[in-house]
Amino acid sequence: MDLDYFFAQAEELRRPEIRGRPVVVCVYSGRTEVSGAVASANYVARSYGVKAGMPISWAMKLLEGKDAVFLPVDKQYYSELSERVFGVIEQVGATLEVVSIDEAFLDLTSLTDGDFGRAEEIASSIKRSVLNETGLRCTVGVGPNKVVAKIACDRAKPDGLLVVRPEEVKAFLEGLPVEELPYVGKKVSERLRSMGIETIGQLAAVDPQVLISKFGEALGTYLHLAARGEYDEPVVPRTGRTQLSRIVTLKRDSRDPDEILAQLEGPMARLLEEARRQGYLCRGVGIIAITTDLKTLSRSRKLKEPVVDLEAFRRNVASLLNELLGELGEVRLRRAGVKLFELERAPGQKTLGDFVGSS
Ligand code: DCP
Ligand code: CA
Ligand code: CA
Repeated sequence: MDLDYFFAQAEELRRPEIRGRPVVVCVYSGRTEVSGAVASANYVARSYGVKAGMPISWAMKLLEGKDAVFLPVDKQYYSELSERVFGVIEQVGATLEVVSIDEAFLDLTSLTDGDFGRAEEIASSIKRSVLNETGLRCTVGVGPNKVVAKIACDRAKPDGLLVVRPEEVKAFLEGLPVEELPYVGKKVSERLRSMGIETIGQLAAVDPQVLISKFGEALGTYLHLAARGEYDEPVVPRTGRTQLSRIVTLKRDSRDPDEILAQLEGPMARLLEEARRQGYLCRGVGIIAITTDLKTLSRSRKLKEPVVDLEAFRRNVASLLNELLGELGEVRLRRAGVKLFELERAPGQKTLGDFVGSS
């Protein structure tokens, strides 16, 4: 799963009025007003040739007179959105490997018993849930291993879903340029081209010893196996989480703190339980609010003592909620959630937590 034009899409989400215009999210270096690089561009901007990594001044030239919007990166906001997306995907109940802020692998083997039809259904339900619960569009690629799934995902962008079944792998990869393989950047592809290798099919036909002698054991073996669709690296679960969160859709849109708090009782209890089971002590408490027009807002605080009981959790959530609703005025919430962050692993706590959790 990879989110479509992530930073730019995130900006469109909270500023619906810019949709349809070229949107460019920039990392300003600060030297001059326009120095820096493009981080992400929506597809309208891309249609004029704008790309990630390009100097901002080039992008401005390409988009002159095109009513383009240039915005600075807001990493904090994108990270929160990203956490929510992975939270939604986690609900599938399969091993999840988070690769980057907008990209993750899921191992559906045990859920599907290797049935690609079933995998396709899960993939399409992931797309639907991510859209419904976060407002974001993503692309999903399905394949017998991570390399094939990733290439399928790249080729299906944007808002796509592409399933490559084991028997289709060879035909799927054959005609593609070698650059489509993960880890094949400019340097490797130039060397391959100088050997007369332009497509993945041509690469697959090369004697692995030749590749090893040119690129070394690791990269040579990888190129050989990946080109044949046989590079089968496991999906490694995410570790070192930075926060735990639960979000629910309210029974009806509301701005009544008591009504909302009542519906957060379950999520709070489950979140505390999860933190205890995983051996975390949490000193950060937060709330997440999604308004009826799909804007995401959050409020949080850091405490002196870790949150250990539901009472303390509830008290902090209630005051954050009152604060937020007070600022929002007439705006109603559609979804609400709670989070725990500032996670610390307490030594010995994990076994204790496990013991308590299973009793
Ligand atoms: N990013 C960045 N600088 C780059 C490339 C990416 O800051 N040179 C950031 C911004 C992107 C995010 O990482 O939104 C994800 O990168 P992707 O390569 O997945 O690109 P996008 O999500 O923007 O576009 P696509 O629709 O092609 O996935
Ligand atoms: Ca992306
Ligand atoms: Ca990505």
